[in-house]
Amino acid sequence: MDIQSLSERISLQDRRAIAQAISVVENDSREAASLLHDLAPKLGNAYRIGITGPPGAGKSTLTSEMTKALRKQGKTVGIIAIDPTSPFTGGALLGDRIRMQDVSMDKGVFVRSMATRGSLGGLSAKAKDAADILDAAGFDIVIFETVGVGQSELDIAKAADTTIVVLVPESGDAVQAMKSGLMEIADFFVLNKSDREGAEQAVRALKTILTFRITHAEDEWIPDVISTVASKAKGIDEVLAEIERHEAHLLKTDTLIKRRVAREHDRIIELVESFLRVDFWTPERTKKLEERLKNVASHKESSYEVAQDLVSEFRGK
Ligand SMILES: Nc1nc2c(ncn2[C@@H]2O[C@H](COP(=O)(O)OP(=O)(O)OP(=O)(O)O)[C@@H](O)[C@H]2O)c(=O)[nH]1
Ligand SMILES: [Mg+2]
Repeated sequence: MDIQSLSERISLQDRRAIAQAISVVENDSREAASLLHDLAPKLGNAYRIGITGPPGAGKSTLTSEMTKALRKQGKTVGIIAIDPTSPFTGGALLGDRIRMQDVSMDKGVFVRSMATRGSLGGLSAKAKDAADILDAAGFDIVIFETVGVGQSELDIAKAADTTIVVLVPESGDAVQAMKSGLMEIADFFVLNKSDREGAEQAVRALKTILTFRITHAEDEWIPDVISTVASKAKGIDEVLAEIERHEAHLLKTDTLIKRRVAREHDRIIELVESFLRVDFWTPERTKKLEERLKNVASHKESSYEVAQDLVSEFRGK
């Protein structure tokens, strides 16, 4: 693969090149490294939005309505939908939905689904790489859609300039959100399906929970709750306005750059760990582990001993 020509075609917003490049990051970490190295000077234009929440909350519907509204503002939108389990739900649905609404014919929109399946832990790195590709291609907005279950999915949603958590009025949702770590990552909440019963109470409950978090620190950002009926395109402008308000806050408090740097800091650590893991678990070392596991099972050796020996041997080489 000619990485240099690929990266040039990405800058020219060649859709096939963008699709190809995302396949490269999905499949080959060596080529991905050289591609992302080439693209580095072209990054920083896109504003990144993470959308997460429980399964079926309406994330895809919201994403596609937001995309339509952003297109009306003249902005281009790249979307990465993380498909949690099967090609028939989540991301694939988003693709279908967007196709249905004729925005896929629109050059200003690019949608890509990435599957969780089979990409043990590496998914979050790959999703971030894909976002970089869309950024380098000049999309004004990059949206990640992920289901808010599992650490990897939360990590992806968090790797945004603004993270939105979508909840629905069904009772217990806010409590569920607290348990699953969704509360902490939200820059604001969307209470979707506000056409359903209990929507007002749910907003109130959520706002009450949020007031407990207020620290009265200087320039504190206080997450708000925006009500939407995504299936009827209601509340979409309010969501976009809230994103703009959050962006303005990040700029005013000089935290947008800090947030982006912190994101790269975490990413470097993640990459270092994954590089080391690949180097470490050679077939020979995997075999050694299996052999000594027998001793651990029969209490002749401790797990610590085995781990330390494997690492010492790795260091010594
Ligand atoms: N009543 C009502 N239904 C909605 C609303 N928004 C979305 N839906 C419906 O809820 C269902 C799920 O919507 P999706 O957008 O696929 O939800 P999702 O969160 O992307 O789902 P997963 O990606 O599978 O987790 C669909 O049948 C939508 O039509 C809404 O505001 N009100
Ligand atoms: Mg979805």
